[in-house]
Parts: sequence; structure tokens; C-alpha cells
Amino acid sequence: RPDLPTFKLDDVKKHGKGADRMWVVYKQGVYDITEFLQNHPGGDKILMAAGGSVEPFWALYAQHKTEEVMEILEELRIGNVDPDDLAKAALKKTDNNENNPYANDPERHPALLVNQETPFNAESPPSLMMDHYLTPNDIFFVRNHMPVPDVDASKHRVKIEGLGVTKPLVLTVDDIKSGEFEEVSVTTVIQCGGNRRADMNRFKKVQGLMWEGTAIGNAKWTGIRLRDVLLKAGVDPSDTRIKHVHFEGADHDASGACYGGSVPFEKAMSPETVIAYQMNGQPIPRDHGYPLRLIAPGILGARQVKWLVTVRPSDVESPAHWQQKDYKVFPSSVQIGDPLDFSTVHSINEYPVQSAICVPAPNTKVERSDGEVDLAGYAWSGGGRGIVRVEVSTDGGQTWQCAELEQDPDQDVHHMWGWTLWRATVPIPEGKESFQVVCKATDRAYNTQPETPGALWNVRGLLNTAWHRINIQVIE
Ligand code: MTE
Ligand code: MO
Repeated sequence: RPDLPTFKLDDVKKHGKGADRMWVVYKQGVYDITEFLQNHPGGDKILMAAGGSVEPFWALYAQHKTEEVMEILEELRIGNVDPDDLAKAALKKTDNNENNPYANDPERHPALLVNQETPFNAESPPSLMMDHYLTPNDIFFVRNHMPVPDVDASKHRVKIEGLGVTKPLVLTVDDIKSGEFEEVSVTTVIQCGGNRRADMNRFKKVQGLMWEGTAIGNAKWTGIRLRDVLLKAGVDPSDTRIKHVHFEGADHDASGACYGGSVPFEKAMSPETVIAYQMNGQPIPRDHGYPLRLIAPGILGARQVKWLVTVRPSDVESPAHWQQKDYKVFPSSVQIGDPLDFSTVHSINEYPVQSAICVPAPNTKVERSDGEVDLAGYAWSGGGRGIVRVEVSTDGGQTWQCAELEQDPDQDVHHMWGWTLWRATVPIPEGKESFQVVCKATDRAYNTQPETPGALWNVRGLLNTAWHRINIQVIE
């Protein structure tokens, strides 16, 4: 559209969320979406793109949806992006600094809520997450402890060695995909042990990255069973000396120590535990373990070792820092500043039952005349314990209402690795300027969540599974 004015990307940036006029970029075009947002109440998704490109957001939705919007958008076009600016932006992406170990980290989706840039740690945008049963790769939370390793898949190897291994193996990615091992898929949650730490911190101060409620995601992982690989390496499934299987990743700190963790031998031999090469039908993105990752469904996120290079059966747990000196829940008597004797504390394995409200966002304003509010969130429990109920309350837990549940139809309550998305509509309570919504879930073992973080408080702020609460403001 040569008839329209030209804008710099910096000009567009000034028209972000909250500005008088809000602009977005699509390919060469600049669009003013201010009126569009007023007339499309569901337009909050496009609002996230204000001040920048809409393309990463549309990539999360089916093509036909975005085509419809495209037609509307073309009428809102106010100009073109300066072509020099577009070229410069493309160049910047490949600008490497040799002294920065993070210079080679991948590009990330702009909607990720960044907790820490280096190492990169970010959680999913809650409302976008609720739009998909399988969390799109681009907005799946990222929990890295070190720079993302630069792995050449053609040179990548996984070693299988250790206790009870009579035929040590060195497998290439091609060996793993060759068909010698059966290809399988498993839909499972990965949840960081620090998910919802910020909530526990608001109750009483704790130490660690302040994750809100979306250091969790649900994806379909495709690969081969770890069991099949261990059997080929000569491991005897009834070898009682083997208690754990260790894993190491290709990422390492400045001293060369690589990331590692372990799972119980029984979990390693269980059919749902896989060495994955695909995430939601795509090669695993670099942030999530390209080219190979361990997936041990139902177990703490920290054990899902990315950039997998070593598999090692053993009589003891992994000696890695993240198994021994982290991801352990201290008794509540241990306070900030106290010496932490990790050797006396049990490591986390299966995750307890969890749920959270993702929609609406905390402190959303609703109109009294609407009469009710739509809620959405997730629930999940470790160990394959399926969710059998999610309940919500608007009176602090005096009375509860059951939510509607969405689950993977291919999974049963005894082997439920994927999450439950839930939805409920609650009436706006009379005569209050604001009210609190609470949710809690129950798993098939009838485990449920405690009322407050007081029952769970621990110095590292791990495994906060207390009732999730949000406040909603009412406009008369
Ligand atoms: N694997 C390696 N090699 N390096 C890591 O830093 N982080 C772990 C785990 N696997 C980590 C890793 C932690 S603590 C979590 S919660 C999950 O990966 C996060 O997986 P994601 O980044 O794909 O969401
Ligand atoms: Mo984690």
C-alpha cells in the first residue's frame, strides 16, 4: 500500500497496551486496532500484541480464524513499516556476542511472562493457555538453569551405561527414530516444583523464582519407551540392585557440571516414560530439549531432563545438584537464614494434587449487571492420579459448586498424565464491591488441596498446592 505513510518500529512501540491509540504490525503493514478492540470484547488476545507484531500470536490459532481477522484488519491499515527497519530487526536477531554464554539462546514468544532473562525462565500467559488443551510449544513455560546448549542433532548421542547394563549403548537420534524401537506418544503435564511460589511468598516470605500459577503446561510428547532402550542394553527388569535411573543433559555450568536428575527404576521401566523427539507433533523446540528429552509423566518437572545425553541405572539417586541440593521440601520449622541440611530431606518425586484459576485475571473488574462471571483453570495430580472433581466457591469455601471438566478421552483415571481443564460460571454475590473466587481439585485417591499455604509453608516455597484464590472487583 504505497499510498500510506511509513512508520519506524519505534513509532509502533509507542502505541502499545494502554496508549491512546494502539497499533500492531502484520508483515509490512501497520494497523490501528483501537476501535477494533472496543467493538470486539474478546479482543484481549490481540491487545497483547499492541506495540509490536501480531504474527507470533496468530501462530497459536488455526489458520481460518486468522484469515477472518485479516480481512477486518486490512480496513484498519494506517501505514507501512519502514523497510530498512524490518531489515535491521532481522539482523539484530543474529547479533552474537562471544562473551555472553546466553547469546545463542533461541528467540522467544513475546507473550511469555519473563521471570528471569539469563538463565531464561518464563511462564505461560494464563488466558492464552486456557484456549488450548495442548499448550502450544511457543507459549509453553520455560525453566532453564543454564544457557541453552547448541546441539547439532546429527552429532548428538545418548549413552546408556551403569548398574545392570550388560550391553552399553551409544544411540544417535537416527537410531532412536529408526523404527527398531516402537514409536509412542504420551500427553502429559510438566509442572515446576516452584509453580505458585509467589502465592506462598505472599503468605510468608520464601526463597526462589517468584512463579505465579502458570509454570505448568500440557503437551503431547512422541518418542520411544525408555523401557525398550534399557531392555536392549541388557537391563533385567527384576534386578533388585537397581533403584534409580540417572539422566544428564547437554547443558552445563561454567565449571562443566551438567544438569541431571533421576527417577525410581520402576518409573523408568513404566510404559509411559519415554525418550521424546517431538512435542505436539513438532521437533522439540530448543528451549524444551532439542533434539531429545526424557519424559517421566506424573513426576516433578525437574526430572524431565532436556537435551538428554546420559541414561544410567544405579543403586542410588542422581548425585546432581538438582536432585540432592534443590527441589526438596524442608519442614516448616526451618526458616530463611537457617543452615539447610539437604541430606536429611526426601527428594520430590510424584506431584501432589494441584489446581488454579487462569481466567479471569486477578482483580478483573466485572459489571454487576452481568450477573455472573465465567471462570476457567486447570487441575492436575502426579502419579497418574486422575482428577475426579474441581470445585469453586465465592464465599471463601462455605459452599462449593462443581466445575465442568475437559480431559484427554484416551486416558483413564488410573493413568491420567494429561491435565484437566475446567470451566464454571458463578453468580456475582449481592452487595459486595469485590469478592474472592476459590478453587480446589480432588484426585482419584481422594487427595485434595489444603485451605491455605500455612499447611505447606517451606523455606524454598516448593509444591504450593493450597486453594487458589483470586479477587474480582464489581462495578455498579
Ligand atoms: N533439563 C535440563 N537439561 N536443564 C534444565 O535446566 N530444567 C528442569 C527440567 N529439565 C532443566 C531440565 C526443570 S526444573 C523443569 S520445571 C522442566 O525442565 C521445565 O521444562 P520446560 O522448560 O520444557 O517447561
Ligand atoms: Mo522446575
